[in-house]
Amino acid sequence: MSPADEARDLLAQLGVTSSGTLASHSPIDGQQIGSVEEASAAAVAAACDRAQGAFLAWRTVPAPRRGELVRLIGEELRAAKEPLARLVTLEAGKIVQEGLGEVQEMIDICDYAVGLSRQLYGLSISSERASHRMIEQWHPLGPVGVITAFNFPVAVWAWNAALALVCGDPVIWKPSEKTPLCAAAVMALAGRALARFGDAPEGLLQCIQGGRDVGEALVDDPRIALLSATGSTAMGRKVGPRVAQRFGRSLLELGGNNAMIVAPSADLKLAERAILFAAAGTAGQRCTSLRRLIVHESIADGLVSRIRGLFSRISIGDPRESGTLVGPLIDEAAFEGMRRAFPAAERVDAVEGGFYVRPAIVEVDRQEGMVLQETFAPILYILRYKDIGDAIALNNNVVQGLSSAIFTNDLKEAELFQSAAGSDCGIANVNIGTSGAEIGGAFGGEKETGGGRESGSDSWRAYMRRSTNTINYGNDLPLAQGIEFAV
Ligand code: UN1
Repeated sequence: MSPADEARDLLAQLGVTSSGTLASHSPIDGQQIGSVEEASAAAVAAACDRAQGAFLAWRTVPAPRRGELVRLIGEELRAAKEPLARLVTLEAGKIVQEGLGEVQEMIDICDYAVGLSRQLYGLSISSERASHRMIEQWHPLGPVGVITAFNFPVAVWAWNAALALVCGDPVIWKPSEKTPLCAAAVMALAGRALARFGDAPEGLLQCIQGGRDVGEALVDDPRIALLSATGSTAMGRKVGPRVAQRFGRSLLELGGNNAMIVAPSADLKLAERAILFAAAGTAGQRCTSLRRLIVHESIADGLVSRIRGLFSRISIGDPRESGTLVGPLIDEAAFEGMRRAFPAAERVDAVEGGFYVRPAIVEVDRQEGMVLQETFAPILYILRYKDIGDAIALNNNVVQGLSSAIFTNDLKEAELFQSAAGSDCGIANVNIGTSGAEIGGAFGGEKETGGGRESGSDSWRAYMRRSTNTINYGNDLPLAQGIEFAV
C-alpha cells in the first residue's frame, strides 16, 4: 500500500480529519500523505489566553485528580499504540519497531506521571528560630510551551505534557512542521481522554501547527511560564535568550555529539550490537545517536572491520517492511547535510522519492572539522586511543554534552568514566549504547546541549514553582540572624 493510502486509513482510525494548508510528506516516498490547518500569530495569542484561563482552574485541582487525566491519556495510547506507531513510521520514517518503542515511551511516562501525581514532595527544613517551622511547597507554574522536533514526533510531547499536567500546568504544543499528522493524532487521542475525564478546563491541552513564526509567537508570549524546546543548538541559541529576556523559564534539549569508548577489556559482541543500534538506528537521526567511536588501538582494526561488515549487511529500505533496520532520512535537506559532512555518502536506491543512505564509517586521526558538529545522519567517526585519560578527554572535547558510553569490564575505568573527572555529559553509560534512554532517568545534557532535563528523576520540578514558607507558632517574634530590632 502506498504511504498516502495507508495514512488515509490510519487517520480515519485515529479520528483525524486531514485538511488545511500545511502539507505533510512521507519520507518513505516523498509523497504528500495529508495536511493540517496552520495557526496564525493571532491564533497563538488566543491559545495562550485560553491556556492562562485553564491554568487558573487546573492549578487548584488536586494533583492526584490531575493524574487521573494522565492515566486516561495512557489508556488511550495503549489502545491506539499500533496505529499511532504506524503513523510515526509513515511520517517520520522510523522502522516499525522504533515507532512502537516511541509510543511505548509515551505510555511509560504517563504511568510515571500518574505515580508522581501523589509524590510532588516538598521539604521540611529546620528553622534557626524557636517555635518556627520551615517548609517548601511546589505549586503549579503556568502554561508550558512545548516545541518538538521531527525525529521524536510524539514521545517528546508526552514527556513534557504528562509531567506538566500532573504539575498543574496547561500545555501548548508546537510540533515540527515535518510531522504535523502525528501531532494531530496525539491531540485526537488526548481529546478522547479529556472527554472521558469530564471536567477539565477548556484550553488545557492545545496544539498550534505551523512554521517558525508560530513557534516564535509562542516563545515570546509572556504567559508561557516555561518553554520546553527540543531541536538544534542553533534553534536553542535563539530561543534561550528570547525567553530569558522576558524572564521566562526555558528547558532546552539541543544537539548531541555522542561518543562511545571501547576499551581493551570490553565484551566486543555487546559493543558491536550497541554500536549498530546507536549509530545506524533511526538512520542516525536521534539526538542520542552515536557519532564518535573512540576505540583502544589494540582492538581497533578488528572491531572496525567487523562494524564495516555489519554496516554493509544492514537492510536499508521501506521502514514498514519487517527486516528493514534503516529507513529513510527525513528529507532531501537531511541528505544534503550528510553529503556536506561526508561527500562520499552512498545514497541507496530503495523507494523512489525517498532519501535512503547507507550508514557510513569514517576513520579520522584527529577530532576536528565535521567531527565536532552534529550531522543528523548516520555517520560514525572512528578515533583511536592509547590511554583512558586521552579517551575521556576526546569524549569531552566537543561543545555538546548529551550522551556518552564506555564498554569496559575494568571496574576502575567504568567508575572513572562516570566520576566527576569522567564524562561531562548528562548521560554516561557503562556497557550500554548512547541512545535509547529509559524514561525513569532525567534526560538531557550539558554545554551546548542546553542543560535541560526532561522525563524522570526530579525533572518535574522545572514545571513547578517553589514556595518557601516559614511559620511562627510561638508567642514571640525572634528575627533571623539574631537581629535585635525593638523600640
Ligand atoms: C531525541 O532524539 O530527541 O534516548 C530523544 C533516546 C530516546 C529519546 C531520544 N529515549 O534515544
